[in-house]
Amino acid sequence: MTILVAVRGWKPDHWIDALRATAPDRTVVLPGDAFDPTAVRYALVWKPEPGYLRTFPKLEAIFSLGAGVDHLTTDPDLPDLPVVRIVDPDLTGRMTEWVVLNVLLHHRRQAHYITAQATGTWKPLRQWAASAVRVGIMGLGELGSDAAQALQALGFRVTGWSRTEKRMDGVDCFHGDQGLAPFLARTDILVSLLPLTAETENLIDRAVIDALAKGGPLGGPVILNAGRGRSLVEADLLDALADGRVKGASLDVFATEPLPPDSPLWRAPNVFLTPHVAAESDPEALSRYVIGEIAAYEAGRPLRHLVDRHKGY
Ligand code: NDP
Ligand code: OXD
Repeated sequence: MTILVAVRGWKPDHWIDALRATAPDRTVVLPGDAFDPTAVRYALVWKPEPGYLRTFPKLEAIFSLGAGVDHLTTDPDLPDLPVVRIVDPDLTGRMTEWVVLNVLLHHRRQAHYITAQATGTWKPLRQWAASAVRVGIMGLGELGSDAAQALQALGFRVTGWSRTEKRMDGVDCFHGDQGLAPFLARTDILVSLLPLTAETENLIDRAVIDALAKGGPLGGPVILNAGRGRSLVEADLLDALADGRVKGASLDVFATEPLPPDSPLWRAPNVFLTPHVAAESDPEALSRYVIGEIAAYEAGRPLRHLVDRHKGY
């Protein structure tokens, strides 16, 4: 049963090595290799060429090698097969690190100290307690709920917003359109871990930005986005940073990636940028995950973590 690995924009060698080490009895192939397309049962993919997966008539399941699946749901020729996404502690832990790091960068006013250090300036600023800061997480799924717990453990007041109703100990949960305004009104640091869907595209716009809490200790709201770039209207964020309605931001994902060199985001005040590395897909960890899921499926158990094509995530 051949496994195809098609990862556009990523180096495939590490994936091939990790998969062969994890499952030495399986045949693992890359798009350029000579192989029989009818032998392919599973495709492990990241941004495959649109229509490419249709060329494997005996394909049984598609595994997205990232937690986000918009790279697949936007393919009009995606075959009507189960799409499995990554739900793995390795990836989740990486994302939580990014969220905690960036919440703390703003909470502890690190941009000021980086600048002060560059000029040899000793200038302490007032520091408030974590319990004075309200962090609102958009997207309380696998990643958002783990980040919420880690922030809570540090003492932050955490709220969350999801599509459907949720309950989490110690986290004020809001959901749906009617829950958005009250959620935003009590958020000092907004963290978006939303998937990109028709509903979340351009969701964080001027209206959402202006609905964020204003009286918090940071002097105004801060926005973090590690979900998908196209959920945030970058021009609206830039305007709000320029006129002080937003005090800072941390962005890992962008409407256009790589972020173009002339994007004003590179030079925006109090903004930390990372090049879509918040939660990298680790070949060893995720090969173990995928091979485990395939083995369970072949033993007769249902595939887990399936994408709902209707919802788009
Ligand atoms: P999940 O599917 O587990 O969670 C998604 C969450 O978003 C759910 O809580 C869901 O609500 C909520 N949601 C979806 N649509 C809406 C909506 N219209 N309104 C309100 N809430 C909504 O995904 P993960 O947590 O695993 O991943 C989230 C995203 O993170 C990925 O889709 C990907 O885009 C991004 N990502 C980024 C990475 C990076 O390195 N920057 C790495 C990995 C992922 P509900 O619970 O009600 O379904
Ligand atoms: C993912 C990503 O979806 O890297 O895993 O963005």
